Amino acid sequence: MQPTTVIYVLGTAGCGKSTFTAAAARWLDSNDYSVQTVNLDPGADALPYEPEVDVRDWVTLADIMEEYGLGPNGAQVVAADMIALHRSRMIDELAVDEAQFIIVDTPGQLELFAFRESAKEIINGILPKSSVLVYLIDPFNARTPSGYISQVMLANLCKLRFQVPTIELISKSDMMGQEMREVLTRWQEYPDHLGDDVMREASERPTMETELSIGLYRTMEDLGLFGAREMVSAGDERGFERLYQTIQLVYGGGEDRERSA
Ligand SMILES: Nc1nc2c(ncn2[C@@H]2O[C@H](COP(=O)(O)OP(=O)(O)O)[C@@H](O)[C@H]2O)c(=O)[nH]1
Ligand SMILES: [Mg+2]
Repeated sequence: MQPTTVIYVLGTAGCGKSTFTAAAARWLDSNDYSVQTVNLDPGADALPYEPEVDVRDWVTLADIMEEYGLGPNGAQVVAADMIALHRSRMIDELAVDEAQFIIVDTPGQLELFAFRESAKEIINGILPKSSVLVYLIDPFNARTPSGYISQVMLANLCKLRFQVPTIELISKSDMMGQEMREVLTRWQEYPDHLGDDVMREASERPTMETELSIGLYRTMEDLGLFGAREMVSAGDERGFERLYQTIQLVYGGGEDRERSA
């Protein structure tokens, strides 16, 4: 039997990680694959799914703020490191042998997971050899050429840090208007157009940021980082079958998995 695959959901605050976790788990479950979910966000208020393992059982922002006299931002940083301390207990609670997929929803702010050493310890502690990162690009942060370039940059920084196969998806596709959808599709099909558009943006709005975007564009284009990305929507549940197939290509040689029904 194919071993459990752990899917870490990453992306900037509000990109749809928790909503995606819920929708992906629903899709897998309704297709008879067994799935567990993990919440690593100590500041989550209400979650759209019921996690099998919830870091809030050990660490909550409210408690840390009270105990250490910190504001929400300081408490987030302390919480990120405290999560690592509890990782072995969290792992013990995961019935890894029983689930085909484990989906891990990460803290609201990307940097609290992606750029902390504790995240590497968690990934290494769970199942390092069969993990994938799903990086969700929020289309509303990728509307301008420089915004799109910085999103792709962040996704690749995550990949670089964790050295784990990374699948970049554009989230919330049901919320995109026709024009936004066409622009994002065009930039992916023809990265040269992204290059033309970032030059235009820089001439209309000459700032350090747009200048930097031109430099990043050139380097990233040389590295071939602007390929096609699938779109996904938790709203109308599109894109999950393709995601499943992509994960199966990474770890299952493209074969379907056994289903429980
Ligand atoms: N229509 C629609 N809304 C979404 C989708 N994904 C997320 N949202 C909304 O975007 C907001 C942020 O989502 P959330 O999952 O909390 O983002 P997180 O901070 O990355 O976990 C919420 O109001 C969600 O309802 C989607 O695919 N479609
Ligand atoms: Mg969330």
